[in-house]
Amino acid sequence: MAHASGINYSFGLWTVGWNAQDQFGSASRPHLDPARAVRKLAELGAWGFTFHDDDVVPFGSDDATRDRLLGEVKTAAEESGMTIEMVTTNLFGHPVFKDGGFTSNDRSVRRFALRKVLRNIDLTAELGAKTFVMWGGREGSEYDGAKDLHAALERYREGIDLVAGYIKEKGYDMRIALEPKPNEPRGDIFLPTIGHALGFIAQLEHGDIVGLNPETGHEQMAGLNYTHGLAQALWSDKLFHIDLNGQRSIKFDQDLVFGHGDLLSAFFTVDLVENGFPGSPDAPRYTGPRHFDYKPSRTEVEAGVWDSASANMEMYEMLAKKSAAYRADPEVQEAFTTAGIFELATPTLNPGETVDELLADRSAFEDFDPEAAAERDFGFVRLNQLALRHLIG
Ligand code: GLT
Ligand code: MN
Ligand code: MN
Repeated sequence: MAHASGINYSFGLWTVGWNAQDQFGSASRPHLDPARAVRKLAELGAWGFTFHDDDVVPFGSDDATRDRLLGEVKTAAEESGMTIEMVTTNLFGHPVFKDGGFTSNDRSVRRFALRKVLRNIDLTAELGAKTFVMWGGREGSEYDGAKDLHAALERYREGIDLVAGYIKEKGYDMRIALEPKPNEPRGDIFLPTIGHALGFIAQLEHGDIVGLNPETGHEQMAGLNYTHGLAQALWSDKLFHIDLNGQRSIKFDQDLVFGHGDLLSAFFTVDLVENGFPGSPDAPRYTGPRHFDYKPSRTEVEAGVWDSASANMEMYEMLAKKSAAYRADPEVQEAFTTAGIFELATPTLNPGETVDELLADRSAFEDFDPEAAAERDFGFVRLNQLALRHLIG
């Protein structure tokens, strides 16, 4: 079922299902039955959900247990009208993956990881999910001397290409979305940012079905701008999925409720996702679900888990409304023009203009007055103030 607003929200089962164990303390909440989580999220207005194999079927379960537990979640999805939109594989929890899955120095671990993923790809196809996320949280190192970094990237490529090739060979209607993260749990994780991942995808044989699942906090942990990252992923036609959450500056991965970190950044993220690029109506748009990957804080008991799940959707709804009003405001449109937003969408050369013609254009250089051009007031501050007026005024 969709939210009353018509926006498709989804949640990872590992989010509300997190028992709140951390580096310094044991679980503060009891186990949450995944089927119950599905039903409850549906009640709150979510449209879909996602999960890791191990979120539903504990690592090492026998086939009968696997079938039973997956059956319970499928039934809950059917009965509550929830869509299973994405599936992912846990290659980080069990100690066998302590040095990674696809890039472990131990070849037998790499082969095991490939088998675990391929089995999960078949499950994803069976469930009808079209996105397969790969967060390589353990792919990395603490010590630069611990790996042949060239070989690590070769093995990463080998693994992703093998999985993508398998998807094609089987004829599955599915795409892989890589999720960058700079660090945590490893000291340094491979493919630390959106940009690194885009560079990696360009080297793949089957890169056409490999894109990105950028997470708000993961970019912000590196001091990067999430909205800019989404923009570059869109520009590259690689924004396959998103993980929305909140992060307050450069520190450990907080996984706060969306908008509970950098609120102004969240506003512009929603503005981009909901309204597109202001001066580029034909540019690619994100069409996937609004997926939340957050953690209900360890201080909350079950009521707080559901309150925090709802808070993600409420934040998004409020920001969607405010960003729509921002775009519709004639004063904002006028400020866009003053700022040159639409002018930036005009190509720098005239249609068909050659470099020789540019060199011959005296108005572009010899007769150009840089001092006069430097006098232009772009009005960016005023534009930003208008955004804030819509956001908190
Ligand atoms: C893990 C991680 C998330 C990833 C999940 C998908 S698992 O919780 O912190 O960012 O999206 O593997
Ligand atoms: Mn995170
Ligand atoms: Mn994530």
